[in-house]
Amino acid sequence: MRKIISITFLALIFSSPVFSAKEFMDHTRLMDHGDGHLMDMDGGMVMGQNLDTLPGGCDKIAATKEITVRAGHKYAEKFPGRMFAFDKQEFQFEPCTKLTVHFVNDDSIRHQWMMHGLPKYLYPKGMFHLEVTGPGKISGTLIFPPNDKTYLVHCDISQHMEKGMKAQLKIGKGSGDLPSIPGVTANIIQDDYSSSIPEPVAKPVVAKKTKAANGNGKTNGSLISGVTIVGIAIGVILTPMLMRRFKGMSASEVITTIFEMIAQVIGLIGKFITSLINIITSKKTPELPKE
Ligand SMILES: [Cu+2]
Repeated sequence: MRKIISITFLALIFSSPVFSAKEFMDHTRLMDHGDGHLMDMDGGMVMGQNLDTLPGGCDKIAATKEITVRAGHKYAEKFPGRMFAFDKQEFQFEPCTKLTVHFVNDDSIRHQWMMHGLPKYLYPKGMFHLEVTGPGKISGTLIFPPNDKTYLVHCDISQHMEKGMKAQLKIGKGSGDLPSIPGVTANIIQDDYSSSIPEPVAKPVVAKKTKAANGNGKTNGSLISGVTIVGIAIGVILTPMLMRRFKGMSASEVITTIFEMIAQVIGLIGKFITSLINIITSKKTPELPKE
């Protein structure tokens, strides 16, 4: 009897909403906030929806298309080092196409299908945007402008694009390829997982600096040790000379003598610089041609 009660209790706990997977939600009952902005209270949102306004340069809607794009962690499994992805990474449509995107989020977190670079007179902030806090589905429609262009499509949730949720959509011939589209184009900085990575040749400068700053470890025969040696040598030579010079002097006399010596040295340096300038300028003065 006790066994039956405990099994029933466990079954009740695990069937409660806390433990059961979230139900898939079709976001069809959206509130229209105007300017193509629609949303519900369950994490569904459409921004930049355009059902009927022709972009400048389009005489008519060239084609009416529908696509279903899925988003989720499982679509990134085939891309090493990636965490999230769409199920497709490349799209192509004719200019002035009216496109309806059915966006399905297979994860239990928030994902987006976000396009940038659309004409701002028609799309607020140049954006078309679908968003679902999943699992769920949402649909939105837009009309593309007439020019050949490649648009970035991505999920703007922090790090989702960097982790792979990124695609490119070409209108007409497009305007080139975007970098690091998973499975389509190379990364700007390519990861290297090859087994024969060579040992770094030079020691990193940062490590050296840290050692010196910590005060432990050798100075590695760097510039600092050279300067130190020269300083010690000058000190060793000058000290007996100065000791002889200051012998029997009072403190004030020593200070006066030191100031006099400094003044003499400055005077000598000044003379040296003046003569150096004279030499340079006399050489540079061009000789006038003799008639
Ligand atoms: Cu996302």
